[in-house]
Amino acid sequence: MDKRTFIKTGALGLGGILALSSFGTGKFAKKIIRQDIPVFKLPDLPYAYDALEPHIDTETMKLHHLKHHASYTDKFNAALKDAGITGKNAKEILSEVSKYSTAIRDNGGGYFNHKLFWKVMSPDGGGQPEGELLDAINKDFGSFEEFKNKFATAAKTLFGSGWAWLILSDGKLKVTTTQNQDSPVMDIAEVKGTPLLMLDVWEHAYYLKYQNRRADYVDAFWNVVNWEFISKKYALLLKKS
Ligand code: MN3
Repeated sequence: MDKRTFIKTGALGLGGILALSSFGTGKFAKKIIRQDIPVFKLPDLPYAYDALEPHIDTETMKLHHLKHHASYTDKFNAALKDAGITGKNAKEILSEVSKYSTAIRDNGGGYFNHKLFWKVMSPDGGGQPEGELLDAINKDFGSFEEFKNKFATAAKTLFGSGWAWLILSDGKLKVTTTQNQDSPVMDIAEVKGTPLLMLDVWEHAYYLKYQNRRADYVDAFWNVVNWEFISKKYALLLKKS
């Protein structure tokens, strides 16, 4: 008999129970893992639904978080269960997403991208980056204003649904865009890197308040960007590299 025997019992109601038994040196260990528990949970917003008013309205934030992000999260968990993927974090899964189904690519991206997006906004946002991030923006884009123009233009001109990003890529800051729920952390991304700032330009992110005026939404976004958080994240990334 194998050292480890995996017995999967799929007919036990809520997704089944995986029983992992270890026989070997006379010791007997048994661990029951309930597979019906979702791997990924919808994260709480770090502020109230009305906190980003008037720039991003309460109704949009509620729908975006409780309906859209919740749905990506549920469908991501379901797709992972179908594929039998466990024990990996979302970033690991996305970094090898070319191996997986479209459902994992779309919903995993939706889960991951929105989780980052809520964190880069704050009711105390606006202003500009600090420290090493400001230095790097000046170095790689010329100035903070030039960076803002490049990012805003990317967000305003992206055709269809997708995201605009500021990423750290091979030691350089870059502005890039992705279609649908693709993410620069995915192996299939044209420009890969670590996300620092991102803007959701799907219509569901702005249509209730701004209708077809995506440009107004992009301009308003700067008022809620949490540069303090992003600057700290960048400083940590530099320490790790
Ligand atoms: Mn969205």
